[in-house]
Amino acid sequence: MTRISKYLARHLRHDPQRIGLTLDPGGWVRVEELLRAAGEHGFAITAEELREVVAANDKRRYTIDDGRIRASQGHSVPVDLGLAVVEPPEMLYHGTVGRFMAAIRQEGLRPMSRHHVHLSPDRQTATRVGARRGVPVVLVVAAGVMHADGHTFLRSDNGVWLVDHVPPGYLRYP
Ligand code: HQG
Repeated sequence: MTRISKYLARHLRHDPQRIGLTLDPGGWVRVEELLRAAGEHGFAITAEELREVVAANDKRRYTIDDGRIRASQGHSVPVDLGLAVVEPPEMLYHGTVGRFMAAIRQEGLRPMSRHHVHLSPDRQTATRVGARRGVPVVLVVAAGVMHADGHTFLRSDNGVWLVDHVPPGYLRYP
């Protein structure tokens, strides 16, 4: 399952061209096209396996709709997910690691290779995100104040909060 999910992330978020896929402007590709491209590039999966991975995915990273599939967030290729602007809760969280803290204190949170800074709705999720890279450091983001100051927040289909930049003044450090 994890192997298939990682394969999907690579080709639906970052490098569709590698297997000859083109995502539409919303990031969608036809399921049958994806299955064919994967098979032709030595990664044969069935429609049933794909549905299972999408349904069982711990973070609901992928959405299937009307015979099409896309990643819910995390792209590095240009896509417009058409997400609604939503008022965020007062606090959101960002999980990172100590070695990035000097830069983050200086310039705030930046999207790096993704389209947006990814924020979590709770501390536990942020801890998991940070732990991918080492001992997690969880930063609290004053999202309510940012919103009041005119920053735009989007929420992905799977509940990840997205924002262009978090200036250092809105961060609270542990
Ligand atoms: C850090 C996973 C230096 C930032 C997760 C992070 C998430 C800075 C790294 C989603 C910085 C970027 C996203 C600055 C931020 N200077 N470093 N100014 N600003 N950083 O992977 O948030 O499994 O692009 O703290 O669960 O770690 O892919 O972002 O450590 O939801 O679905 O630069 O990826 O989801 O790393 O993770 P990433 P992220 P998936």
